[in-house]
Amino acid sequence: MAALKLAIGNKNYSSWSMRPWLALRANDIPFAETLIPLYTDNPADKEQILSFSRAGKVPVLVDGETVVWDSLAIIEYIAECYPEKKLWPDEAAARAHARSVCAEMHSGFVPLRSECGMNLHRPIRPVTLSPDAKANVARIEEIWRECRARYGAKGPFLFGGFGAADAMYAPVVHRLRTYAIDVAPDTKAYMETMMALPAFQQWTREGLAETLVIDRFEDA
Ligand SMILES: N[C@@H](CCC(=O)N[C@@H](CS)C(=O)NCC(=O)O)C(=O)O
Repeated sequence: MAALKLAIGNKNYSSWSMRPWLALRANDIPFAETLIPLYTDNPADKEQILSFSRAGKVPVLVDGETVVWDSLAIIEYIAECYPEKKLWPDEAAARAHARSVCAEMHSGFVPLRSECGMNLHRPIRPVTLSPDAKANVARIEEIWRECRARYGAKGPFLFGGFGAADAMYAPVVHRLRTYAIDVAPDTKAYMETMMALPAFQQWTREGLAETLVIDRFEDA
């Protein structure tokens, strides 16, 4: 049995869950997953989340007695446990860059995240973005472009091989796709790279197979 356990929310909606799940799956790290439906009327669902972590949020990683909650803390923990997977770049300067873009994602882009929530089964159609959300998209394109220009020779992802930064930005790929957001060709190329990743495809397939609909996350 896998030693690591990861509690996640609905794959269709839970972008924070997707990030550490991808970091594990894309690196072939064995783990058992517990999917807890989010925002249901059944108080037992919230109780189950609380039984993993008193923070009351997913994702939560359990490794024996060690409980790690919050997507970025989980990715850091995985990187420490499996240094050979190279979730962070080898060079200190590149690692600082990767940590900066991960932190920027984790703590920012609120307009884009709130106007374009991840919703895999949403029919693809454009929305009118606020100026702040548009600025978020432009900044994300700038981040990806700079990473690809600096580290592209090492591989097709942001810092070469698939790493922490790619896991953190993966849900943005779904947002750009389902909300039909107009992006530059190099942004599209990175999206294609991500969409070709088997782990990304598995999460997407499993999310699309879910039937639970959360009305407040569905736009008209
Ligand atoms: N900063 C946290 C955010 C976690 C979060 O907001 N998770 C949402 C699902 S994506 C959640 O658990 N919501 C359930 C609830 O609030 O009851 C992280 O990075 O993990």
